[in-house]
Amino acid sequence: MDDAMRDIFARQGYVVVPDVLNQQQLDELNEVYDQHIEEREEIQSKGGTDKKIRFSIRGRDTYQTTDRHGNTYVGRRFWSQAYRDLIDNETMLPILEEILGDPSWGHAPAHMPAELRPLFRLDHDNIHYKPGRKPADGEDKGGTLHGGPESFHITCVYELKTVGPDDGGFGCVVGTHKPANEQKLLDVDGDWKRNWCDTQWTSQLPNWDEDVPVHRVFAKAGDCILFTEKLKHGTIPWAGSGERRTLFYKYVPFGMHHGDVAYDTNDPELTERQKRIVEFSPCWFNEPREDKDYSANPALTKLHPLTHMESDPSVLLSGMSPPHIRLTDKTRTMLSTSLG
Ligand SMILES: O=C(O)CCC(=O)C(=O)O
Repeated sequence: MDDAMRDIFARQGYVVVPDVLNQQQLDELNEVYDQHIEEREEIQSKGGTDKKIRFSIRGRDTYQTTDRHGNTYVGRRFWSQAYRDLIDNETMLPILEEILGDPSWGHAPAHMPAELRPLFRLDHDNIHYKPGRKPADGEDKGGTLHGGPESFHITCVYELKTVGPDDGGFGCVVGTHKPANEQKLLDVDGDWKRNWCDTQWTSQLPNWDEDVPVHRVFAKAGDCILFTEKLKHGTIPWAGSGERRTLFYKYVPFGMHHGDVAYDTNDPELTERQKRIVEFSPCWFNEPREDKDYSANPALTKLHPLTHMESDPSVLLSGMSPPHIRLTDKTRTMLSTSLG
């Protein structure tokens, strides 16, 4: 990452990295996408006519394996050489290492030992598809704003088809990865989570604070939008006449739990580095979510001996928040007792 990119990412909370994928990579990724679209499941999204097409991972071609830590993997996502290569894309890899490994960005806990800092993990991936819109199609509602300064994961958004300025897709409220800017949004009266963007079908609240503008992020096929999940972001309704084909690869620092979708680390086609990136960490600086069942994943609860209740904020770049360290009450009591 050069200084200009670093500066943009620090200021905006996202940056568009141009030309990350070449035409051959795009062709290969799109070919697998084509096959899945043929078998697509159309799912009526909650409470509206908005048709989002998502891809089920628990479908007919899923299977189960267990990794070397005894964690269970069920599922199969878009998978081919080109998809595996996205795990450690050569342009994005050093950028991910820096942003997830240097605690000054507020993703890695400050107490993470230096040797673990380069060992970030692919936590999960998402696939968004929208067919091209025709004038007679019904409304598209888009999505609500989410994300917050204490989040610790970052996302590579790969565009497989060009997204134009008025098409929709990824949008965000610039600068809200920093708590002072987030507060400006929280202070806006009204349902700003839903009413954040002016489109054919949605409107922004009239009292929106101009200090925190919304960006509709457009990008060419092959570009990667890198954003921090600290940033308030969401889906702008799709109005493009062409398809939306977007891949989201979501990474966490070593030892941090988020969505914890497990990958098939036994796949012999994965390189050692890819395996390392998709494997669960052997120990953790935060604890699993209470809303998920981890009974098939015994290695997901082992805390790192240097776990602290909070991450030291003194290491942070100006205006950033430390990551939220989620710990159970029992662990907190144990840690405060051992601290004396
Ligand atoms: O680009 C989009 O549709 C927004 C995606 C999103 O909200 C997310 O990845 O959390």
